[in-house]
Amino acid sequence: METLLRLALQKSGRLSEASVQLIEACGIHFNRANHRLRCQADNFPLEILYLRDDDIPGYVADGVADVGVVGENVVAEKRRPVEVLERLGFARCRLAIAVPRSTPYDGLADLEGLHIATSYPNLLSDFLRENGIEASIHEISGSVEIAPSIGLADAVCDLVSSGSTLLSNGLKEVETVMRSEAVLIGRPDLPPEKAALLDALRFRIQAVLKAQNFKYILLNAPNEAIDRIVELLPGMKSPTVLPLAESGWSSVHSVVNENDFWEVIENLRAAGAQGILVVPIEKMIV
Ligand code: PRT
Ligand code: ZN
Repeated sequence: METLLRLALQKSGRLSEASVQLIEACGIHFNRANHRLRCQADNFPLEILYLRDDDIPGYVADGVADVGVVGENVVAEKRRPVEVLERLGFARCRLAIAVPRSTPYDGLADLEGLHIATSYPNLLSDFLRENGIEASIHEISGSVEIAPSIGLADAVCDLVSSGSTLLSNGLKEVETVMRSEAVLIGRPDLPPEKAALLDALRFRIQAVLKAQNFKYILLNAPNEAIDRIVELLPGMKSPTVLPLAESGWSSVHSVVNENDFWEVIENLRAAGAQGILVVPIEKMIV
């Protein structure tokens, strides 16, 4: 029987769409007919299981799934023996403590003695202990943000991304407990045939993630500006320089990191670059 790598994804929620997009960007096709809870890819030995995110670390640790995509916050909270293999760059958020806007707050000591509502009791208790704060933790599974207004708690510890949920519930963020993003987790000690499939999958994921951080750039420049421009655009190895039909001019092709993008563009223009084109890269293998 063919060996399949089993990948657990969130069934429906904030991670679902981006997780599926990532696997598809790796060139792996699968068809999730009728919201089935498992399906097999057509062109890669991969089986996908759709689960609640909270269950993914446990299923991976127990070997029901070999790998999974889940928020780092859930991995850290569940404390199951799984390895973080790749940081995937989506579903970024932070686990933060917030208090009612009217509560004065000058620092951690103000948390002393409070009742804090959270769905992350392990992460919160670690944070309080590390900071020498005694507070009581009230574990609730959802709608944490309303706990203070209904008198259930003095503060909350919940996930925040834009901050608008806290704002609309009259809360202010005062401490960051952890920063999180989606991660690929795996179980240690995969059998060799599965480990080889996982290596192949990770190779593709890395190529997709790398490509997301880079753009392909093409520009024209007078030949006397080329040395300076090549310095500004180190590229993967070194830029490609091709002569244009018009004598005295060349075209330069390279890649540029998204993070330095605007600064590089300014410098290129100052160095004499013209007709700059920037295009997305689909996969990048270095
Ligand atoms: O049904 P299942 O158990 O699978 O899903 P779930 O409801 O437990 O999780 P889901 O889909 O809400 O979130 C899955 C993961 O997405 C989380 O574990 C985080 O890793 C990540 N993530 C990223 C977030 C957020 N951003 C986020 N903003 N998870 C939840 N939120 C919630 C937060 O709890 C709060 O209610 O969004 C609200 C705050 O958002 P802002 O934008 O108003 O600050
Ligand atoms: Zn959940």
